[in-house]
Amino acid sequence: MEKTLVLIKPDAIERKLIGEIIRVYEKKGLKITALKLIKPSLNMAEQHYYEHRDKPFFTELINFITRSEVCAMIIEGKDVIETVRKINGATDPLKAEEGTIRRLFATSKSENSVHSSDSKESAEREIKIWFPELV
Ligand code: FUP
Repeated sequence: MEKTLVLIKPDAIERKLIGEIIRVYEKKGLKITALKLIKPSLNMAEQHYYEHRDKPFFTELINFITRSEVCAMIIEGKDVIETVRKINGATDPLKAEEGTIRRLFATSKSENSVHSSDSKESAEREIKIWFPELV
């Protein structure tokens, strides 16, 4: 079955939104098959956002994601990568559709509450970073 890696990011953890966000995924019938709270190390954060290493916002991104704990999850299901990205909404909450997690909870393009893998290759790579004990 297809898998995706989801992170509930520090902005949402700090506002105590873990339950609300998980509820959105579960109400859509999705199955969470692994879950943990973890304070990302600098190394994990840099690996996770490797593809953005040359972007002007990279330092800000790393500072943000390592600011407090994140809730890392594996969600499994048919076409789950695409489904979860739809549920999350556009990167910029102002552009995210109504009912999406980012529209509901995100406060800016950088503090946008959730991450999910954008392809099968990314999912595989990211699951190794956040759940090395499972691979
Ligand atoms: P997404 O796939 O929607 O999570 O977004 P991207 O892969 O395009 O970007 C990764 C993260 O970089 C986003 F979650 C937020 C951050 N970002 C910024 O902080 N500023 C930007 O201009 C673009 C992205």
